[in-house]
Amino acid sequence: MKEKLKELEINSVGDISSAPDSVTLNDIRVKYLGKKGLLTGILSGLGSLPPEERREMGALANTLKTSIEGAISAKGAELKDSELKTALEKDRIDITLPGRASSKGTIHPLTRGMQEVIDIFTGMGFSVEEGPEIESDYYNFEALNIPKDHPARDMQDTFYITEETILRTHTSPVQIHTMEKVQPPVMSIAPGKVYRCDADITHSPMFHQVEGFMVDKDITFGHLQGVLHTFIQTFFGEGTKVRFRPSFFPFTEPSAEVDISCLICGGVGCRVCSGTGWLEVLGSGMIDPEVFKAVGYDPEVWSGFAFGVGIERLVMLKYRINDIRLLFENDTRFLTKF
Ligand code: 2NM
Repeated sequence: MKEKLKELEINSVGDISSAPDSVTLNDIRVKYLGKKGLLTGILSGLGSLPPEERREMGALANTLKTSIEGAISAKGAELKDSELKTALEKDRIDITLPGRASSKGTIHPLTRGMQEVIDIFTGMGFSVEEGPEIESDYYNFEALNIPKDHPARDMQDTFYITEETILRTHTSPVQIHTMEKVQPPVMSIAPGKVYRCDADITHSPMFHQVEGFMVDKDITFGHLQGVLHTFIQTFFGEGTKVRFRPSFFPFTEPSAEVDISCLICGGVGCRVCSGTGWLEVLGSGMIDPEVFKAVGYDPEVWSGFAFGVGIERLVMLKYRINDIRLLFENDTRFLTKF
């Protein structure tokens, strides 16, 4: 028995010290110390020995058990250490490799144009008002002195929801709501989406407008010219020439189209300005007394001007975009140019 234990000691020391990894080491533990292990076998055979020998062999076997356990746990720690080291070595991350580039979003040119226009007018003291895109015939047409037989009211030009309800064709109805709510002096702009039944390379059935107005005592056409001149110098650059050309709108009298010197040829005449040297950028005028009557302002006391500008047109001129559809297709090759 003594020899058997001795042999077991020698073999176990050999096995443990040569274990290449923790899985093998666990197999070795099972081989010696497991339920059916070699040392366990010897320990359970002790019962059949005479008492004297049983005590001696029992002590020896227990010492051997303790020393195998110790050796296994020491080897285990050593293997765990080296296995961690190998894993760290193998799974090394090269932090000097360049990362995958993620593409950055850009502000849509229409959003930018809208924001620039809003910034310029709020900088001059205008407040910002918003209103519904679905409007009644009254707010969109009637209160703005647009008569029942006006072509703008035709099914061809306006999106009707019911006979009385439409998609607004301009943001002026927002100004009507404002004038109904507050007494002058008042100055505000109304940015937003508007809808007209029209589509070609310069027209989209949905487009963006900013309309503005100012009402106080003794507001003159000179105030209108000063505000719009400042707007154009700021938006298109100092030195852009401005021209006020007589025109007609049902809701203003007198009315004027505002032209700027052609951004492409500088006023000499080219294809973009059809040889005139001028580009039409917005409509304006002195608010018609009929509009004041509709909102309950006394036209003998108050006067005011108003204007309306299409954002798509401004952006197309400023960035030389020749097809409006580019602004709505969301092609990133186009959008990332801004
Ligand atoms: C334009 C041209 C001229 C305009 C008028 C009003 C209101 F409600 F105050 F009467 N808002 N906007 C106006 C005037 C709009 O767009 C080309």
